[in-house]
Amino acid sequence: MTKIIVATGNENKMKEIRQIIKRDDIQFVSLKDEGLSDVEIVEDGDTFEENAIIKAKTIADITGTIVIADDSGLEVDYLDKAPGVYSARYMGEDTPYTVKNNHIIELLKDARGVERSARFVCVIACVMPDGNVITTRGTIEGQIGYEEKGENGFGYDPIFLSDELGKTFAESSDEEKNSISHRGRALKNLYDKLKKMN
Ligand code: ITT
Repeated sequence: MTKIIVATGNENKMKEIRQIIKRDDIQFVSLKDEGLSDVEIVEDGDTFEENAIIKAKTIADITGTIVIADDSGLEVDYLDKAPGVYSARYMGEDTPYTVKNNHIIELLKDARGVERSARFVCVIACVMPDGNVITTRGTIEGQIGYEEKGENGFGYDPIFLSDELGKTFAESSDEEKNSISHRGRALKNLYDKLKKMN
């Protein structure tokens, strides 16, 4: 059994990672599971890649084990790719997502058709016990909806209309979202890279 620490405090990411890579020989544990929730991680990178590496390395430096981290966010083209790497901090970390989502809808009130294009981006960084770092990226294209729709998922899911699913991520089942999501794609890319290395 290979234990992999996921350097995240976000329970929703944790749940999706466990759903996406379901293997009897891999156990994903969270910072909370490992008693590492209080470790200070300074996410001061300018890119998803930098922040994912910062998160994974901060924890790997302490544990010396395999650590992965997910840095992700929503890029809205009409807003020059905001909130992007600042997705969690956008309008304040503790602001409810319904407020953030409705603010984005309001900012896009004059945007029509292709002007509403957006994507979710996810970068997974994996730090190996020898210090080797691998990063993979996954993206999923969509549009910003005219209103929040659906109750599943988290964060910006109610306003992200997936081109492929024809509905918001929050209207989709876990299986539907995970099969095409930015996180699903980044993790599958990581899995393929690691398999090739063995
Ligand atoms: P950790 O850094 O502890 O992993 P975080 O939530 O702060 O948790 P990020 O800095 O990577 O993570 O911010 C990502 C934000 O982007 C997240 O809080 C959501 O607002 C948004 N996001 C990422 N993936 C998403 C998804 O699948 N559905 C909806 N929103 C998502």
